[in-house]
Amino acid sequence: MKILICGMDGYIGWPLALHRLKLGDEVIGIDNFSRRKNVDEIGSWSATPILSMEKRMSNLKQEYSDKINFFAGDLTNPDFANDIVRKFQPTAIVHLAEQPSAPYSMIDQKHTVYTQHNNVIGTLNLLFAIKNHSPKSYLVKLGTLGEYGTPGIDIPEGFFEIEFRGKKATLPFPKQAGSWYHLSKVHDTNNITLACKLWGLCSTDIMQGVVYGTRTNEIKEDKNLTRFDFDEVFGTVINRFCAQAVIGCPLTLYGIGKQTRGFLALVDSIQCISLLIDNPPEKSEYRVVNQFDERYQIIELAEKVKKIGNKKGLDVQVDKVQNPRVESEEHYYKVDHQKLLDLGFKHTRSLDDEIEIMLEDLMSNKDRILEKKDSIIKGVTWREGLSKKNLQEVQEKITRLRDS
Ligand code: USQ
Repeated sequence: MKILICGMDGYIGWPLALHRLKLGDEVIGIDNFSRRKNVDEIGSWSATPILSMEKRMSNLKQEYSDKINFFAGDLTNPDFANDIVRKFQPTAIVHLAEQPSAPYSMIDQKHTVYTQHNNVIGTLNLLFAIKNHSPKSYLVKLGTLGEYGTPGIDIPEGFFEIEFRGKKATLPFPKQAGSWYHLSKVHDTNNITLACKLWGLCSTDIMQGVVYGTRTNEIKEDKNLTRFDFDEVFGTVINRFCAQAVIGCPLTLYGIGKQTRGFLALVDSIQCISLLIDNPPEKSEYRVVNQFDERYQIIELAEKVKKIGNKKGLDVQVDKVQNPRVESEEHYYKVDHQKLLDLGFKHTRSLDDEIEIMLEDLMSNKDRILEKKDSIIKGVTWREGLSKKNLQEVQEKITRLRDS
């Protein structure tokens, strides 16, 4: 199979490329390197020492020769999107090439506009490229569980049946995104739905939960490491907690910590995306899957990291900080996720095992985390005008970290 991976330099894109090459596919990767640049803008870097794309490619070429190709470019450039799709006519296109951080999208107007432009226009260009040059290509698009928000009722996989004034209909489940980033994915969802309907394209929209971890089946040697962000803006919660634990920074629990989310280990995210690539929907079908393994409250995650970290000799403290986000801190959360199980998804590693592996990996990269520790608390907030108390709290934490 020929697979185009948009965003091949990213946290998921890189291990996905390794996995599909191992399965015997031809892989074409594209990336504009915005993740490396944007993390640098925040004053951080990957805790794992990842190789440059040049080095990654020269290693892969030795093993896979012309089965792997990479092109630097940006999907917001329609000529680039058209050229790649026309030239390679991929069987499947996995679209991961988006700005993935909610906090980044909340920094200010410039970052909001950048996020929505990058994500929405990039996806639209890709849809037109498929329609005009390779209409049989199957689009696997990374959305987010955050598109649904926390509605206080069960969340189905994309669609639900509703009865209103005596009539029944199957409709898209309402979207209540809580950040400009999550909303960019809602706009993508609407655009992909229409493209499938108008042009007969076939797509799976993945509503994915929060991904964590350092290793996959193909990341055994350090030369294959994928990036691992821990800064306030690009680090996701479990990954951040593990990095904080390693350098003795108290785990930053936002608010009362009873926010519930769906979580998935990186190795299982790769397994799920692969299952979706190998099992496309019908022609013209817009399919939605909810992709996560287990749900946890954030406070449960902090307690787990604390327990496992302390067993490893770390001194892990948990610290409740004023929540910089506008989100429910305690809520009902029950999300269907049957479709991937029906396709054969099997949970690979427990969260406890994965935390243990992560802590080991991060302990050997402790100096890299320490070098960028100022990026752990930056003070990005969803709230209009960060309250004086919160600013002060944030400043105190930065000072404490600097002095530690
Ligand atoms: N949180 C803390 N402390 C921290 C960081 C986060 O308590 O130091 C809390 C947040 O308040 C939130 C939860 O942890 O309630 C998750 O935050 P996150 O930063 O791990 O995840 P989020 O911003 O929701 O975004 C991440 C990815 C995004 C993906 C999304 C899936 O960055 O690309 O779409 O997870 S989901 O959360 O299901 O929408």
